[in-house]
Amino acid sequence: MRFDILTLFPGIFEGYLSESLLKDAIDKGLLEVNLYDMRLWAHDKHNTMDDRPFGGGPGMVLKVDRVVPCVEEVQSYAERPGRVVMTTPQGRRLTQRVVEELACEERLLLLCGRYEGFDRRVVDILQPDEISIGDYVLNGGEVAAEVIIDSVMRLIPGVLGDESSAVVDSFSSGNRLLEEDQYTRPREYRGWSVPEILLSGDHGLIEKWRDLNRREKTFARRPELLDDGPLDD
Ligand code: 6GU
Repeated sequence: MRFDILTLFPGIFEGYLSESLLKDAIDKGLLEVNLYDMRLWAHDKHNTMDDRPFGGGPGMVLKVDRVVPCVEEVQSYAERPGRVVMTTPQGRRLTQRVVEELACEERLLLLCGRYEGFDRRVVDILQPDEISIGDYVLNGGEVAAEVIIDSVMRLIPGVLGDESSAVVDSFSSGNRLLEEDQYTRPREYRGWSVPEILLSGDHGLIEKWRDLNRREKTFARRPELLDDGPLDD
């Protein structure tokens, strides 16, 4: 899978792209990630990417005549154009269902917003998939783009060591329960001990305990997840 990131702040991604699972996936050739500094498409002498909004008001607006040619040129860098995703607080909410949908694409272009946003005509012309990661305000779409990459790349075959781990995770389709509590050594710490059942060696009993633990935890913390899901007596 190929990601093309278009941003005014490419530096934000450098640490993220060079660590851990993502770095391994890139090194293994499972993933290609390209970073583009949109400012290179600002051809005037002041490198202007944004301007004051028509009609007045605070903040600055990213210019349509900079952003659209930038996206079009990056699209031309590969044989087939990618799906354009714009990170914006006005977008549809990112859920695991959306993540699974994006993971089916061969190529994604992530267009990161900043300031007050893009000129509306960027959306009219490019018709991007506008995505928000939640109901709170970020300074820009870069962190949201990292969240999208992080959640999507886990679903690419070969990226996780253990293929089954992505399937059993909370929120994957077919699972709407939170994960059960986990313990490792020592058996006791400051008077806090590990539930006896987990030490029993009885795998049937352990599985029952885990199942109950997931349901109780989900009921206590996120009851809305159970609305159309599995909760018995
Ligand atoms: Cl995608 N961008 C910004 N600026 N804020 C957000 C967001 C995106 N998602 C949630 N808040």
